[in-house]
Amino acid sequence: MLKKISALVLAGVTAVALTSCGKGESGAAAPGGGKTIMGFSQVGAESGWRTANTKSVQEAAKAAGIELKFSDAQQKQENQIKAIRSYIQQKVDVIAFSPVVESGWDTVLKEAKNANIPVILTDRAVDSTDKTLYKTFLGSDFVEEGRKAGKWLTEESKSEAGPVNIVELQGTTGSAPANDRKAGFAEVIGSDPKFKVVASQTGDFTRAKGKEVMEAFLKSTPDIDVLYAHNDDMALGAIEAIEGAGKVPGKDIKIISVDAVKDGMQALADGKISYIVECSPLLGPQLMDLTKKVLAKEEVPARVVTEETTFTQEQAKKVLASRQY
Ligand code: GYE
Repeated sequence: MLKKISALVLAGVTAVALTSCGKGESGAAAPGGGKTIMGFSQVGAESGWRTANTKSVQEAAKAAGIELKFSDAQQKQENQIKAIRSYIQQKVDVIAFSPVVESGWDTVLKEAKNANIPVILTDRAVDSTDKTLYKTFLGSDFVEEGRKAGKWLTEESKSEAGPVNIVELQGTTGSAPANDRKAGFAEVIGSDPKFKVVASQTGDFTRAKGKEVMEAFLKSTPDIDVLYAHNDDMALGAIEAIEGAGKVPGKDIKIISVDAVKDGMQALADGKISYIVECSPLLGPQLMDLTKKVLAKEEVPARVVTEETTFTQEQAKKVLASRQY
């Protein structure tokens, strides 16, 4: 036993010694020496999820000793392309980005590849068929999130004859989470004709747009049973619209959303939202680990899927105080 412990201690000391002489004081070493520089192009600041994601990336870069060049694209693809080109010009060691939409990345990704700068996709996917244009994709399984939302609704409406009239607030048009959350949900509810999606429009993942579109839904569609919102922020905006129309969210209209940010979880605990599918924004530490591996030319999986759960109102009450974002 004693032998085992001292072997472990020794191993620990060696590991510490190795790390400190390999990296120096300041953290991750770049291939050519010096500090690793990451160019990171963020989608924007459209939601509570995004704010938590930005914080996670910034904190994790700091902890890993990686210098972060950060830019906010304000939900515009052209801004992201500009940012990536400027990172290429600056010869950063690695580029990470969360693509606002799925299509239209091949040209700029080829430019990065030709400049020998590895690219890591984080949070959202691209639809490029050439998988050599990026090293790995870290993020959630959005189709599965949509399926989870659909399964809850199927279970919840088991004893109802229907029709169950659903309105859908989609995320940003053309984005991976909007496409996939819609598809996963439709796949599950599609097997029962009593479920009817009576209106479906984008709310661009923001509270303001969620409210505006829900107000329009309430005017055009008198008999709404369920709202499926692709994120909490749109659901929170929609709650204002529902209350403004004199209806009770959670009772007159059941609400399902995705993310599980604090404000969403509060509304769930308060009975205004009925069910939330979790989508974790805390991708920073995994992103930095993958970066180090990629730069050390180690093998990384082509796809790294985030682990996530779901929350009912009762579960939200229990975990609310301990939510990190
Ligand atoms: O669900 C939404 C955000 O890409 C997973 O983007 C992310 C989504 C998230 O604006 O709130």
